[in-house]
Amino acid sequence: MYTQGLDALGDESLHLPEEQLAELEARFQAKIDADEKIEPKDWMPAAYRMTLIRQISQHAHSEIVGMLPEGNWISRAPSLKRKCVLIAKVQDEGGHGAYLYSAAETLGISREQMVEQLLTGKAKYSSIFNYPTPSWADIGAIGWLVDGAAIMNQIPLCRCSYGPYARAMVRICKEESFHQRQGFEIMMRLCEGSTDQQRMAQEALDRWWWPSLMMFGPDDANSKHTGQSMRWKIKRFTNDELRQKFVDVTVPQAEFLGLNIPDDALVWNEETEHYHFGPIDWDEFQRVLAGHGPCNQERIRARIEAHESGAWVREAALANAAKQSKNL
Ligand code: BYC
Repeated sequence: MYTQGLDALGDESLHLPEEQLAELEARFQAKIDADEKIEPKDWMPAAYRMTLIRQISQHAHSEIVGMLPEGNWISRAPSLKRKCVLIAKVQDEGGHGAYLYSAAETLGISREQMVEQLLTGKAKYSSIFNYPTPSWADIGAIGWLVDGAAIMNQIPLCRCSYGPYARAMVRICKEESFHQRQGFEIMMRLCEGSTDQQRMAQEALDRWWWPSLMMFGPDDANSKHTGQSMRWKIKRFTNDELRQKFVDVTVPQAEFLGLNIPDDALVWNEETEHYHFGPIDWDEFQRVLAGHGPCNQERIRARIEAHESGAWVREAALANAAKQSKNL
């Protein structure tokens, strides 16, 4: 009922006289400019609502699909401690997906609709999760690089103009920092180990470096949503700004580990005080987004199977809720 009410609110504003709509929009933008939060029952432009639904649902799907490459290693983690840590991390990601679906629901879309969009390929999820995890070192590299990139992108989202998203991000970021450190710690142990373990760590860095840079999205010149999302303070930094920050903090970490970043063009620029890095293969990025990455089909198949085999749980929960409401 609540979300239907919000839908109606959005629709009604479409029929408002132009003057009144302009006034509402001006008041909305003034609130954003004053760094006030927009809450679910506040008036908001339809495009702001749709942008948030797109971004938050893509983010939620990424967390859920992101459980798969690591889930692959739960049964093969090299010790009981590693297994426990990995189970906890993957569970956290399920939790992040749940908070984010809830945040998106406040905008007038149901979880069923979002899940349907994911399973039918209408909704995107992060490109990074379409790459395979052939060795244990990939689990270290995911924590170090993928969670590291995620934190860089998500800390500013704690100051996003939409209240429920910003608040969800505060808790998510705390957990992501822990995830990043556990990944770096796996990499440290491997780099202190045998020649074979060091080689595994280097190969994992080689596999994950460029896809991690792609996580930040297309370069600014080709990012169709950044301009408007910055004006609405959904995004606080552009894709290229965050990518550069990530490179700048991560290169010294790789040096500390004794690993080589797989980029011959990588060089410290004294003038800009940033690392200059080589060109990103945007064709590869577009191929992965179009569904042709190494694991796209496998990931969606796994989500469809999980959804189908979980049908009885949803039915039981609904039956229980109906029974409870009769008892009230
Ligand atoms: N992968 O105009 P742009 C995690 C799409 S989960 C796929 O720059 P925007 C974790 C974009 O959606 C990490 N699609 O868009 C979980 C748009 O598509 P449409 C997920 C991408 O929104 C488990 C089009 O390209 N994090 O951390 O201004 C384990 C144009 O792009 C990607 C989030 O979702 C991509 N990499 O900026 C470990 C954070 N990049 O719908 C870790 C929240 C772009 O127009 N999201 N696209 O066709 C964001 O911050 C922004 O949405 C993005 C993109 C920076 C990703």
